[in-house]
Amino acid sequence: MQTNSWVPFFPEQASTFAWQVDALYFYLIAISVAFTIPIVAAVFIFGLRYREREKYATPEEMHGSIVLETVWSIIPFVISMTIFLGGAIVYYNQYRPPDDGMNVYVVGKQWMWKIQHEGGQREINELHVPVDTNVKLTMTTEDVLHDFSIPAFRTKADVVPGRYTYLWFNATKPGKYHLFCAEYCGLNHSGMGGYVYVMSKEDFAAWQSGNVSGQTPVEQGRDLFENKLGCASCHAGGPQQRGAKLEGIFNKEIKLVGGSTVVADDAYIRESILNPGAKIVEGYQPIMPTFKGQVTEEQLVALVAYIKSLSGVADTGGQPAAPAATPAATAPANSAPPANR
Ligand code: HEC
Ligand SMILES: [Cu+2]
Repeated sequence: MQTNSWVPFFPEQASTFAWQVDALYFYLIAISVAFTIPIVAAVFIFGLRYREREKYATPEEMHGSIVLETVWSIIPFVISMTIFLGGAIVYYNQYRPPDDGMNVYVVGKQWMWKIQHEGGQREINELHVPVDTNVKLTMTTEDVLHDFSIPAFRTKADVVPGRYTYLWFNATKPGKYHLFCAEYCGLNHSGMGGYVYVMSKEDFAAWQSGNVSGQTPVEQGRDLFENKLGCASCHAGGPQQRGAKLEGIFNKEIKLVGGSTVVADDAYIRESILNPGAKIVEGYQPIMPTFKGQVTEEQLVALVAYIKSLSGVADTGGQPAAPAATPAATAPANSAPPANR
């Protein structure tokens, strides 16, 4: 099933889950039609059949009908539950990125999309991806709320200041597809779009090698960490280490001062850099300065990617890996006090 040409003006379906979204929409439309026609018909038929024929007639009284009431309860119940089920399935598929996805970082900015690949390639308002591959986007914005939307893939997600949001898709068909900002974001909002280029795997490999890649996000993060921002002066192991351990923390539970715990996901790492005082790791002094205003969103993405790489997570952009991390099993990884404290 490649195009949807039987529906005029509809972008073709070009991702694995696109048909599910369409099926749900057509189901909703079918229900609306199935209700609208009998209701409008009833308005006319009843208007004629029960019109006033005689002044001040007393109509026959009715005291309820079990059959009628049961029917008009059960039918809507079944319909709303099937809508719920369909919606839940679509949501479940779309908003849980698979763990093996290729990672792409997206930073929205009035009025463009800045995109960086794991291999370091950067693009603006263009996204090149291979066909038949899970692609996971980790997104944030430098300024206001935006929304990353690819109609042909039937997917979109808000891009929110101060937060990471995620989107994933698996494109089924090579081609060029429109990409939009779907959240009004100021004067040139309508121009904030571009194209997704879905390429065969060979073409994509050629595209990757043909593009200046510069530093990968992990390399960029390491450079910031060790040189430009001086994080290493506190966090680089050894006897002088004053900063908390960063190796192996990703997706693990971190014990905080005061006894609570937090899972070290993207959002936590980001917050630790911008607002270190918000959550102090147990056993450490709150000496880490804030880096708010000193790092751009793109640099933050790189720092997070680097810190995740210290946990052997080649990937970034995942939400906490689903059920694997049970608190009991993972706590020791970080709760063991550093030897050099
Ligand atoms: C002055 C020393 C110092 C500097 C510089 C510093 N940190 Fe920290 N960092 C700490 C300390 C101490 C902690 C633990 C206390 C806390 O949670 O604030 C910490 C905690 C963290 C955590 C949470 C770790 C965990 O195990 O939960 C992250 C992530 C982090 N730092 C990243 C960075 C990055 C990235 C930089 C550079 C941009 C940086 N730090 C610079 C001292 C420092
Ligand atoms: Cu926008």
